[in-house]
Amino acid sequence: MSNRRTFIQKAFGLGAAMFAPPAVFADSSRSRLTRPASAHAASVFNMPVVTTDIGDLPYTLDGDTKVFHLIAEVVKQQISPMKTIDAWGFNGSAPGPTIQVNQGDHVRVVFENRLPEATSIHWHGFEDPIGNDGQPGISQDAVKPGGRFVYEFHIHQAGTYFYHSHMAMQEMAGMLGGFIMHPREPYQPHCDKDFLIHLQEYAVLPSNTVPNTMNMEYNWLVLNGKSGPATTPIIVRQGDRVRVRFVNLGMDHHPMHMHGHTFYTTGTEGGRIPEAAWWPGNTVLVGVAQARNVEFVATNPGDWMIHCHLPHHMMNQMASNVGRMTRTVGMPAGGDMNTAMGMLQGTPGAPMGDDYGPALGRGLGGVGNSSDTATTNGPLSPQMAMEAMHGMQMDGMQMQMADMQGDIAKNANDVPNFPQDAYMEGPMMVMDKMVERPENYGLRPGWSGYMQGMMTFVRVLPPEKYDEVIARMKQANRPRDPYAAILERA
Ligand SMILES: [Cu+2]
Repeated sequence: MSNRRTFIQKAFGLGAAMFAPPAVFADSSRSRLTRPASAHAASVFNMPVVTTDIGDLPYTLDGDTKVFHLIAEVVKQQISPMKTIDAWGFNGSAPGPTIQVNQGDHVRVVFENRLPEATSIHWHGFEDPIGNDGQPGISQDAVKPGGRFVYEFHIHQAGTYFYHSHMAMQEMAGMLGGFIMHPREPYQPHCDKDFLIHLQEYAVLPSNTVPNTMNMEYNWLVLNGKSGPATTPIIVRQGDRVRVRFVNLGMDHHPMHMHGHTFYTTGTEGGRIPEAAWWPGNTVLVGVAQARNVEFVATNPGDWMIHCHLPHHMMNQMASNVGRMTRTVGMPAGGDMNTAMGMLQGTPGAPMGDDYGPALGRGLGGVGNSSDTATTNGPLSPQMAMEAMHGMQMDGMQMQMADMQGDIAKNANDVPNFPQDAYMEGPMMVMDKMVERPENYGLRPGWSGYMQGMMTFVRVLPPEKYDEVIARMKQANRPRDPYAAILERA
C-alpha cells in the first residue's frame, strides 16, 4: 500500500474495501471526447469533501462506532464584513459543520439542545428506522432546552444528505448542515476535489441582527453562511476533476450557474445518477430540499464565477437603492420610522394578526407594497447617495472609496430608471482588503466591488499559481481549516 493510501486511511478511517481495484470501465469514445478524465484518472479513493467557510464536525471512536457531538445553539454568524447576525446553528456556525462518514460505518450522533425552545434533528433522505427520523411529536418527543437525544445509524446509503431541524422557522434561522456518505466503492471517474455549498437566504433589516424567518423578501443571500465577496473561493488546479455539491434548505429555488466550463449533473439528494443519465449544462436548478452534484474537468484557467442567477440573489442589502428610491429625501411621505423601515407593530406574540399583515411578505413599507408608497423627488448626486447610505461610510474600516465620476454619465439624472447598479456594484463597493485571505490572492484588484449575494469563484489555477495560493493557505495555519483535507495532500 502506498504512503498516500496509508495516510488517507489513517486520517479518515476509510476501510480497506475503499482501495479495492475499480470496476473496469469501457471508456466510450463519446465520453472521452466530452468528459475528459482528470490528471489522476487511475486513483480510486474518496476525496474528503471541503465545505468552504464551515468545515467538518470532528468525531471520536467508541469501538467501531464514530461518535459525533452535535450541539444546537445560538451563533453569531458573520455573513459579511459589516454584518453579523444572530442565527441558530450548530457547534458555532450556521450552517452547522459537515458530518462525513463512509458507507458501512456505524455512527452515533449525540445531539444536545442549547436553544431556548424544544427541537429535534431530522436526517434528510435517510432510510433508517422511524425512531431516528427526528420528527418531533411524531417519531420522538421533542428535545427540550438543555436536553439530549442519541441518534444511531448504520450507514448503508451513499451520497449528499443533510440534517436540519424539522421545525420550519428554526430551519430558516440557520439550523441545517451537510451529511456526506462516501460510497464503499469510490465513484468513477475519480474527482480530485470535492466541495459542498449550502444555499440559504435571510431577511435582516438594516441595523438589526435577527433574521425575520417569516419574511418572503430576502436581503442577504449566502453560500456556506457568507455573502459575496466574503465567500471563500473554490481553489482547484488546472486539470483537476471537480465535484461541487449544492444543497438548498431555504425558501427559494436557486439556478446555480458556473462560468467557463460545462458540467454534468451526476447526483441528487437521492444519491448517484447512473452515468448514462447524466446531463450537461452550465446552470443547475437546485430546488428546496434538494441536492445537486455537478462534476467537471477544470481545463479552462481563470477566476470563474459560480453564482445563483436570480438577479435579486446577486445583491446584498441595497436592493431598495434602485431607481427613484435613491432620490427620496428622508422617509417616504406619510411613513413614520416604524412603517418606513418595515418594523412589526401591534400585539406582541400575534405575528399572524391583522396589524402585522402589510409588513410581512413583499412590502417592507407600511401599506401594501412599498413601491406604491408616495415619494418625493430630490436631486441626485453621488455624494448625496453616499450620505443616504450611512452603513457604507465605514469610518475606521477599510472600505475603498473610489471616484465615481467616470462611471456615471453627465446626463444620468435625465435617464428614466437611473440608477440601477450604479451605487450597488462598482468601485465604491470595493472591499478587497476587508475580505483578504489566501484564497483570494492574485484576484484582479477591485474584484470585490462586483461580488454580492450568492456569488463565489472557482479559481482554476495553472500549476505555478496553484502552488503559490496553496502555500499561502498552508502558511495561514488556520485552526480547523475547511481546506485541511486538500492542504494535507498538497
Ligand atoms: Cu438564488
